[in-house]
Amino acid sequence: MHRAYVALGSNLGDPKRQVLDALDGLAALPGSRMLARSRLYLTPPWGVREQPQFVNAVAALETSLSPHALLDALLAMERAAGRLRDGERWGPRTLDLDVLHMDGVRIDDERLTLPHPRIAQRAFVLLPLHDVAPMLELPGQGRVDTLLAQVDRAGCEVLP
Ligand code: PH2
Ligand code: MG
Ligand code: MG
Repeated sequence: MHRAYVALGSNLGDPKRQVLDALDGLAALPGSRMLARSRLYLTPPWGVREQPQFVNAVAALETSLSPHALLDALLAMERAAGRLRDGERWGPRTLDLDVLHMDGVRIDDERLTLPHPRIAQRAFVLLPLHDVAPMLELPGQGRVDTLLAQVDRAGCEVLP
């Protein structure tokens, strides 16, 4: 069994609905149990600025899926939510599900890098991750509460 942390994001269609539905979808993954879900955050777009605001969240799961099996399950959920991959990096999407970290796992292959290499720069990841795992130590990056204190969270708000 692994403890896995998954980031959710959406900024097309009905982002709040898609993130809430995806949280339910994660809870229903085979061999998996939802341990905690963060609040939902409205966050300014990072990377490509000229696109709608995102809704972001993080889920903590206990899962018997391997890292790559979890990745495949997340990609299938993205496709089911109507995600089109047009190749624009950091562009708008109906649903983005990223594995952030799995306890005890370090991977760097062509499909997956764990821990996710850019957590430390991203308030839209750190804010919801802090809701579910403030003391989590991310190998190579630091502890979530420390990282959150160092990042610019301007424009990020909790959704009611
Ligand atoms: N995802 C991206 C690019 N930029 N910005 C915010 N605020 N939230 C995201 O989830 C996000 C982003 C690519 O995955
Ligand atoms: Mg992403
Ligand atoms: Mg992604």
